[in-house]
Amino acid sequence: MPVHNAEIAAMLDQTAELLEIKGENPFRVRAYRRAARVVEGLSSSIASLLAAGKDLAELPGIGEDLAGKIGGICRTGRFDVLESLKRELPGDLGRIAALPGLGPKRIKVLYEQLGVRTLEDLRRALRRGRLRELKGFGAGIEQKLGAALAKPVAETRYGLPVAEAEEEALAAYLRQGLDDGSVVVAGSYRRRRETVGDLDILVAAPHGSTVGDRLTRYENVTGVVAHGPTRAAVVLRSGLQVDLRVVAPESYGAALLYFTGSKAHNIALRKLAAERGWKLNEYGLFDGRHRIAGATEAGIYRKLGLAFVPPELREDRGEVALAGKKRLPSLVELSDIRGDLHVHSDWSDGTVPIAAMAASAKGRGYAYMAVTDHSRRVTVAHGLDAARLARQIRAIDRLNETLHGFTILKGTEVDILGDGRLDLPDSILSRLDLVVASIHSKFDLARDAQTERLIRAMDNPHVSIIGHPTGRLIGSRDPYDVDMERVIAAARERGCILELNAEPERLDLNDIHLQAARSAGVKIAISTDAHAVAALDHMRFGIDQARRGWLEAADVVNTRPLAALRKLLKRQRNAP
Ligand code: DGT
Ligand code: CA
Ligand code: CA
Ligand code: ZN
Repeated sequence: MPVHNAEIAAMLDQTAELLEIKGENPFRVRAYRRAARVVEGLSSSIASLLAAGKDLAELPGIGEDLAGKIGGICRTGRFDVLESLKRELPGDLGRIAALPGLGPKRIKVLYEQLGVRTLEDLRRALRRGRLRELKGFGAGIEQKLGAALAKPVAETRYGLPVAEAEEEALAAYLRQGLDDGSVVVAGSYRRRRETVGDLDILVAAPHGSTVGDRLTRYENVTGVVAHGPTRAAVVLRSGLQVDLRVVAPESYGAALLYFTGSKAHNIALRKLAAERGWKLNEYGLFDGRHRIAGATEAGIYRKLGLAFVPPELREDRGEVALAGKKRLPSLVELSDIRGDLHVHSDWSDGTVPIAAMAASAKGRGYAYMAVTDHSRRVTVAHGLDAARLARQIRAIDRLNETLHGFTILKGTEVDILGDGRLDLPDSILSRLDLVVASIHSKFDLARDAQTERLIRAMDNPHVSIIGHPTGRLIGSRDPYDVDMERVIAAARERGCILELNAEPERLDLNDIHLQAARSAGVKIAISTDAHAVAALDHMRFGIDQARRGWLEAADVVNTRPLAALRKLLKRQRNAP
């Protein structure tokens, strides 16, 4: 089995690192590092170059000696230089090198002067204050290392768009070599969680399938974590891990159910099975040694007396009990959506004219789209003041005359000021079809003040929708501190709509808040907040999150035909 370029590069890098720790000739260290970069950057695989009879020594920066070594790694998957270095420098030096402030030079000092080879050695040395005796180790490093060693390793999670791109390419690759089975993704990805920890892929194939081997040969693989007859696990270039399991057809449904999870949902099902004296596991539903279901998920749910639970609901948040009463919500679907209520144009920070956004929205089969450019306070986004907004209203009126079977709604995304007042006067807001009000500043107000600020904005009867209600950016900005229970109650009292912003970095409200809003009877607008034509596609991420929040079409205002939507928006206006 030929070895991937990325694996070869990783071995060369690791060799350089260990040589450096050992204090080897810096020239030699650099040569390995440079070779790693060259191999990594090649457009064809080393294996194919060798197969074509190419001399690797002709590659830039690679001499005869390294060319021979790289050829050997490619053919055997092993590198004797690296292996003897690992024998010489055992322990956790690799993991130690990943700690903040520790490069090969300092690790070498730790190793030579204190005998540190494992994380435990390092902890002990820190506790005894040995580090500060060393040259080049200040108090700052001691502190940083102490903190890093104390906290558990943070789990990296990947947003759905990244996971999707990886999954689609990988599944297509696996399917190509598979004439006797099927490939499906389970885990949090199938439940459409906003982020995933890894990809769990199931292949239904007869015993002896080589699909696991095929996974390890995938071009984006940088490391193989496990490799056996029914399971393989690899790490992709992006860092995302893939778990692949090969399951027999008669267990396929049971395996899909098990590996889709969530763990909490699985446990609830297993308990139900146990109450009937049965046993549920990843191989099937068993009465004694007799398999009574397992080929399909639906068959297992049926035997357990449950309605089929859509994967988005499998979080043990009440779905098992409702499935038992056959009263699960009928979840909203992308095809229910008739329009987008939060869209930007080049009047503020969008990239294209209103007409282009409208044409694209119409092409998606929508009946309406609201233009909601920023208000003036958001200066970085060329926010509109009342005069420019009045001009935009006239421009949209003219555009609407040219459109048939499609309506552009006149709106704004008005900024909520620090005290809850709005950034545009009522005299202009009253002329709009809808008003989205959002917070874009002062994210750090105390909980009470932030909550009051949002509620005060909703007090304005012109406000139809609160945009991205918690302001979070997944992975980069925490939500601001608000009492969501109070916000939801206030929205209900005022007949105000809350947004589910479908931008995959936002997905705001989240699933838990959506479920709470729904049970309080608050209506939701699923909106893309698109600043460009392509971003109108993000609606489907909003639908995923909406389904996780138990929403039905009736809970979502932009499933309504225009006339009914207008009534919902108007009701806000008449509220006290
Ligand atoms: P993730 O990867 O962190 O986004 O979340 P999941 O849900 O994909 O979790 P993962 O990849 O650790 O495991 C995939 C599924 O396998 C999980 O949803 C349920 C099942 N599973 C894993 N460990 C256990 C377990 O200890 N007990 C049970 N009942 N199920 C488990
Ligand atoms: Ca997973
Ligand atoms: Ca997994
Ligand atoms: Zn906004």
